[in-house]
Amino acid sequence: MKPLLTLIAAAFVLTAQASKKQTVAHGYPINPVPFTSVKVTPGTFWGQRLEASRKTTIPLAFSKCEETDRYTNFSNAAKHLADPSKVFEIKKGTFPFDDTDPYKTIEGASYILQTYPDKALASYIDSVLNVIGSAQEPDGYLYTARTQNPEHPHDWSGPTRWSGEEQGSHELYNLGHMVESAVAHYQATGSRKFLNIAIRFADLVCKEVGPDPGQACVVPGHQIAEMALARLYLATGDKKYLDEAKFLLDYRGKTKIKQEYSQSHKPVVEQDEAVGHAVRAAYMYAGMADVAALTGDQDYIKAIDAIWDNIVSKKLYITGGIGATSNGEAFGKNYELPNMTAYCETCAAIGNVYVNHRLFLLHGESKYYDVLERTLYNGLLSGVSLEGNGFYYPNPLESAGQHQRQPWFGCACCPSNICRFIPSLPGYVYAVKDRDVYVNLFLSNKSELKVAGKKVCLSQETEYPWNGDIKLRIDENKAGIFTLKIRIPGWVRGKAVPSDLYEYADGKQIGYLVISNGDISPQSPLNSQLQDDGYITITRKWKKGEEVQILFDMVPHIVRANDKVEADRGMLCVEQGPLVYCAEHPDNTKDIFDIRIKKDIRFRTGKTEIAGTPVTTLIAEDQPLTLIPYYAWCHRGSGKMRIWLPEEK
Ligand code: FUB
Ligand code: ZN
Repeated sequence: MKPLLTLIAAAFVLTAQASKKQTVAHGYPINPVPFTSVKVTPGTFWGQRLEASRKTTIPLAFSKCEETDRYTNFSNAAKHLADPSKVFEIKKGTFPFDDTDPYKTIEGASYILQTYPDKALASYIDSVLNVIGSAQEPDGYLYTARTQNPEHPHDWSGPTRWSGEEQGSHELYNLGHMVESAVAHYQATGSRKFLNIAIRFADLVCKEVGPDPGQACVVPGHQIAEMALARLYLATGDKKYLDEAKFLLDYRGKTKIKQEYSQSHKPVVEQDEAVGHAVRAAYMYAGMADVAALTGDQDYIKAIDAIWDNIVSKKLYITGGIGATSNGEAFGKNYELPNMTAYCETCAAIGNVYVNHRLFLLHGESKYYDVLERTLYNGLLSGVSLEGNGFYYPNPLESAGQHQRQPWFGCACCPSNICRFIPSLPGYVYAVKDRDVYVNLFLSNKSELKVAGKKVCLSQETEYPWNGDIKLRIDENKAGIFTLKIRIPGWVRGKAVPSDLYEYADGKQIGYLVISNGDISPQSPLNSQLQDDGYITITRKWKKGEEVQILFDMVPHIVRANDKVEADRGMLCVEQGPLVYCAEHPDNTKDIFDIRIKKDIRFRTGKTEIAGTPVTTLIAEDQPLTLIPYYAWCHRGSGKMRIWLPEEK
């Protein structure tokens, strides 16, 4: 679309299927519309990513689980259980959380099954579940790093159950991923096969891990069990899982190991700064939000609100990545955001999406989606290649050519997390509260929502993020009067992030226009109705066929970091819409590290294909410089890449 300043006028409700079986409400004041109710249009930006996930990423991950003995660990454990004289050496270079790769891949595949029923896939998963189930000890314990060889378990496992948990055994991490996956599998297939395995392990944990005499009073060395147990409570209605999740949070900082690395340096409600391992931290904040939503615990909310402020004001990369340093895969100090050595683990970006989504569901403000969208289109998407078969673990903002995507890793947390995240993406588009329908992400889809218990069908047509024109249509409305709340992104409102960490340096105002039913009269009140929460609201008795057009100018925007960020001092970066751009070697004859730009640099857009996928490039008008979207970097061989470019005054 042309610049718009010229044109001024106008659950985690689990899933539709699962919600019938769900016995408990999630407690958030806002209900996300489940991904099963949002059908993304094939061939579009996200349609391609979903297809790559289904056709390439998930089959690849399953094949890597076979190739790298992930399943053998389960069958070895089963052999030991059948004949205790048989023990199996734990191989060097393996991890005690290798069991989670099959779990996470099954979780992603289960989401896929809900949208694309596939008998062969369902039966493959079933066969994997036979192997997984065979490794479960009679009392429910399932942790192959010990069961294969109880006398000589993995070095990190500790000599007895739970004794190594706070250092690195990952027993509770394995439980968490198992539960997340088992609930997804149950919702997708209706089969309790995996759920029953997970329930038996969870029941054992509730019995053996806790504050009472005879229990192991430990908290997870790596969080995720907190949100998983909250999810198991939702799926089963059994409150002991919620109580266990709350114990795991409330005892953090009160057990033997106290360290920032695993956020156990102090009780969670006293924490106000994001520290330590970034994935552990983000999962913990997400778990706190889930438990707070279910219990009403205001102290948790106060703590995560403060931590979120700290992240967005001092510890967030322009890509939405978090975790600045490879040392401990951790958050750095305030404003410590190096570019070439940026860690920005893909899993941490996924965790950042989880946290911001949950804070939106608690508070209903679009600023959380501004961070979520920035993370999604940049720091998260860069973690998987466009073909779906190459992954980044760290996602640096600058490269001298030393980086290359890999088809898998010894520590495969990131690829398997991509397996489960991408298929769940449609669940982040809409949300509903009473008669308010939040339109949070812009992508072509057809959706079915429940508004005040009644059916409402919506569709979106758009080429976003390449183009800012979005057509939102009411395809059916049995709910009568309701309010559409349309998110006006921070990048449109001149607020790069909800803090002073980054600002737009070019003084440009991005035009936008919301037109309801073709009313483009200058008196149209819609644009003046931008609320403090970041939404434009339109309330009416919507009729079938009525349309809202949302038009955002898609023009390059120049960003400057807060001067306190030493790594970005004197540098500028270029964005367009939700996308952060970078200079990469194949498009530029000049050495990337010699390029300088002015804050009033002018670009025209170009089109190219990277890995067979169309992308919009930015071509400088007055100097030889072409930029591509950051997420698409390193598809054409390793070489130099840079997001932040020195400013020429
Ligand atoms: O410890 C399990 C996973 O492995 C973490 O989330 C990643 O950071 C990697 O260390
Ligand atoms: Zn990871």
